[in-house]
Amino acid sequence: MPESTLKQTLKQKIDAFRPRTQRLNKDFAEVVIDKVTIGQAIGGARDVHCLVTDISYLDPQEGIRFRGRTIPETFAALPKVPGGEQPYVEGFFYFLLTGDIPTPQQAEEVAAEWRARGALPPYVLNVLRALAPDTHPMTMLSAGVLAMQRESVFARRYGEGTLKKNDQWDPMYEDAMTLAARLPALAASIYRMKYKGGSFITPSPDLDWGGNFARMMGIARPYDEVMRMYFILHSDHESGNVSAHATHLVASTLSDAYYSLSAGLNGLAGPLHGLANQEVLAWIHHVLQKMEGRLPTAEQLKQFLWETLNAGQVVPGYGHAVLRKTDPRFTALNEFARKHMPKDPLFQFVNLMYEVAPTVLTQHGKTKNPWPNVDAHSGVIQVHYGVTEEDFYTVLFGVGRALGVLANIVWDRGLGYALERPKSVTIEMLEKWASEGGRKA
Ligand code: AMX
Repeated sequence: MPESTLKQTLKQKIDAFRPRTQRLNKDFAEVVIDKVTIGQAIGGARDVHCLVTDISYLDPQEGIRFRGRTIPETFAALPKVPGGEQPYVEGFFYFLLTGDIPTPQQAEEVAAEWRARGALPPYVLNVLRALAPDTHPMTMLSAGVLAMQRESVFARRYGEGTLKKNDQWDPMYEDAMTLAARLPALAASIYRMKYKGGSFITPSPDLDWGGNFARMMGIARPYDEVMRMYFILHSDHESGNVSAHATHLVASTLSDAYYSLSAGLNGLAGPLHGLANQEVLAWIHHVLQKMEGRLPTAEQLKQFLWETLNAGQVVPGYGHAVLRKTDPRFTALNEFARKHMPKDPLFQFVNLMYEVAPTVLTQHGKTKNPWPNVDAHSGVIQVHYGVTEEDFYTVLFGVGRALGVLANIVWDRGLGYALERPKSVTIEMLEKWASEGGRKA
């Protein structure tokens, strides 16, 4: 395959960045940028500044910026798929990797490359078929990704013993491109296998990645538009979240993209992370069942929220480890729903929750952020367009998240980031330092 504009541009960017990280590491390694507290050591390393990525940055008040651009700025700048309002996901991936807004031709070039690389090998379907029928779709996604590891260009070239450190990004890029290209077919095959009796739909040579995903799911327009937006919104949230961090951590051992993404997806499958979108729908259904199908009033909804909190459970879709305001991804989905499905009863439920839950969570007094995250909204849009199988929702998150974490591990290898290995201490040490008012140097 001839070297594409994307790959050439990426190579120039990595070469230009590499001396900057090398200089920081060599001349400024002792500069103190953060003090780790006992609370951070036992509290999940919150706010410890020890990961580096230029692909996105999450501000607690403002939310995510991709390559310096807010969500609305990103969507406005990217080239749109002809006949629609949403950008090419392929163009967005180009932007994540390089920081440059691609031309429509460059986005189409990636689209053509992903179509060429995108066929799902039949052995992957055999692996999925061998799993027990009640296997969760996230397990199927992770297993499907892992099954393809045998094709890793990175693993093969590393094994040949001739791969220089500065060249490691190249086979990582090749694996990332193949994996990204195949994810729509993998996810749609899981959906069709699990919920539609295993009747698969082939992709079209005329469609982009988002369009082909909708086609292979068997869902008519405007689901393609919904999913382009959805995948972009879920792609990246800087590198400290569990799915991004797990992918980066595993890749830091020079594991290839297949091993690394599979690990990240396993992290995404937790209810405090990506599974929350499934949990939100389950919670909404629980309330509607109790209400015999009627929408609750604000007062009734408050009671349901308190029941959940008093039972010691979290309200899914609310709170965030970094954000301290409404998640702009929630806002983007809300604006889309307001335009395209304003009368949908579940959309009205989401809006009622938005009115009521922050007050209840504030009164409850535990969470540092009573505002909704992306998962509070994403599922009801899926229901509206016919994807009612809520245990599939995290797979959709995973396909989107893959774009961000794959872009990150290509750059990890480009800049030669080190094997990740934080230091652990014992409780006894912490108690000693606590009694001495801190650790003496
Ligand atoms: N409902 C009830 N309690 C909540 C809460 C919520 N939505 N969010 C946080 N809390 C509680 C925590 O459980 C914690 O209680 P504890 O002291 O008894 O352990 C306390 O408030 C302080 O937590 P925090 O510092 O505000 O949040 P965190 O960084 O520890 O956790 C998160 C962040 C997202 C896991 C948490 O807000 C949560 O569990 N939310 C519900 C699940 C959810 O929506 N997850 C999706 C997040 C976005 C994503 O990754 N997809």
